[in-house]
Amino acid sequence: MANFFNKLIDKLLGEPQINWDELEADLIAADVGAARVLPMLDELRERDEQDACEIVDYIKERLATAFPKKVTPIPTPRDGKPCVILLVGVNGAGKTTTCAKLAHYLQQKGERVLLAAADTFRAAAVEQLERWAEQLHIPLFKGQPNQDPASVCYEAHTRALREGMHYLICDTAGRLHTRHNLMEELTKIRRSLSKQDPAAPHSCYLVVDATTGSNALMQAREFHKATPLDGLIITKLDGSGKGGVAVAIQDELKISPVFMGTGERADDLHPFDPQSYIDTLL
Ligand SMILES: Nc1nc2c(ncn2[C@@H]2O[C@H](COP(=O)(O)OP(=O)(O)O)[C@@H](O)[C@H]2O)c(=O)[nH]1
Ligand SMILES: [Mg+2]
Repeated sequence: MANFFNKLIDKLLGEPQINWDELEADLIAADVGAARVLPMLDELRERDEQDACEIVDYIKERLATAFPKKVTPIPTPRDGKPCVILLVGVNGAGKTTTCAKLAHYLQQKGERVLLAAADTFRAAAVEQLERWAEQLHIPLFKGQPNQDPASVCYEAHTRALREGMHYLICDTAGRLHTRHNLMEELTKIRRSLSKQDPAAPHSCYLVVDATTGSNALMQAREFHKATPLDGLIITKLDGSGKGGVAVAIQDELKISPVFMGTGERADDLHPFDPQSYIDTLL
């Protein structure tokens, strides 16, 4: 499948004259965000740039500058305590799958990882993570059905500390960013994790589905208000040419992508790299 920019070049080459309004609409449709698109096109229009390749190169370059040069690395464990990572997001964003992929990624680097199934809201979610854990040979902590997720995280943390784990990755229930009580639950989870280590959770990543487009920006806004986010994991970049929302989230909220998901298999997770994101995924 041709990516967004290849299609764009083809389209621009097929036109006798650059249609700036259409180009603007295409970029907005890719969810890049008006704040970045408009000044970029003003500049090109002013230069009266007509060369399709020049235009696309310029756009790519300007999109790449949205992201920090150095990708925020995943924190490393300190003082012999596990680094605790919390994944949050709406239903279906890819949290459970990403927990498994992330655990696999770290385990392949030789880290000792424990997974916590703290989405106790749905039995199926626990089973889903359990299947991944079995398949990937990653230890998993699960609580009782309907156990309070904050207490599942607390007990998982106790086990991770006792067993000298390097990482504890907690899956959480999907929540709508508009539901106040569910957002409160996240605060409670954070508090319970900080009891055994004031620095925990070390990272809270928002998982967003690239195919949901600008709705992902809305989610990021609301989650960020409810709970501090340390980074973004953007999933399903294999599924659409609409992944531009990571640019909009970075621009508006300064939340940087840390990982990108490109499929449903365990190794379809990659540290975020602005260049490959822009070249091949958008
Ligand atoms: N194509 C694709 N599918 C994904 C990706 N990440 C997750 N999924 C799928 O999206 C669906 C929802 O994922 P899940 O982890 O259950 O989402 P959760 O509700 O946030 O926990 C599942 O069918 C996953 O296999 C990805 O990067 N690419
Ligand atoms: Mg889930």
